[in-house]
Amino acid sequence: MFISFEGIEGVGKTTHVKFMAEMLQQAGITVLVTREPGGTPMGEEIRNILLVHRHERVVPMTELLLMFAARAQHVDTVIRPALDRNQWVLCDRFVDASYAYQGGGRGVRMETIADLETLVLGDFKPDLTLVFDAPAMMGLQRAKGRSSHQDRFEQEKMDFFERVREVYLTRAKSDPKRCRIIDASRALIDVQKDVSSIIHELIDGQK
Ligand code: Z5A
Repeated sequence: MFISFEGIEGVGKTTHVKFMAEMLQQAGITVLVTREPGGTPMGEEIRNILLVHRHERVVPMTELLLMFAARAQHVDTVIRPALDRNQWVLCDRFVDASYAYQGGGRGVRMETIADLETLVLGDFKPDLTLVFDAPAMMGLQRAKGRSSHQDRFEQEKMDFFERVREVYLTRAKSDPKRCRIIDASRALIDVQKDVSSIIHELIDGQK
């Protein structure tokens, strides 16, 4: 199984990736946890280029191409080999983030992103995508509570994150077989109950 975790900042993706990995490991499933941008030595270097504050204006197309450059390396050298070894892969963000951030946030045409997706991934997609949804203000508050340092994306204005959220919801609703929307505005324990029932469903489905 290849599972991606999506949503605006601070909705709890990283928290839930860890929670799911622990539950799967307890059930005897070998798990690989990874993230985007990143997941490989070169991908992590690209991540630093993307997140660091800079005086130079970053053109949306540059940002998009760097995301896909890191992704090409990640899929071929980490994700596919892990799936071939029958490991479950839990990925903190994947291609939906490019539609949400570079498409919704930065205004790159969705068709352009779809063309790149076809070029880099062909028809390779997560088996399941969990979209953690909460109002932008709530996500940003939680992210701020965790760390006072803001990366280049986190300094964007509220309407940027509202557009990002909107694209996530639209994509998830248009692909209900792959995507599940989870209301992440609730208390952590309630969100974890949903995640845990999804895990049980998945494990039962494998039997
Ligand atoms: N990006 C892009 O533009 N295009 C792409 O294609 C890709 C990425 C792949 C880096 O991502 C940036 O890259 C990202 C989009 C862009 N933009 N930003 N910013 P990232 O995943 O590394 O960064 P992030 O989204 O900012 O992740 P995050 O801040 O780590 O958020 P999170 O993982 O969703 O949240 P968390 O760390 O699990 O939780 C945040 C805090 O809230 C923490 O203290 C938790 O304990 C707490 N929390 C979580 N859930 C709850 C609930 N339910 N109640 C109360 N408190 C909670």
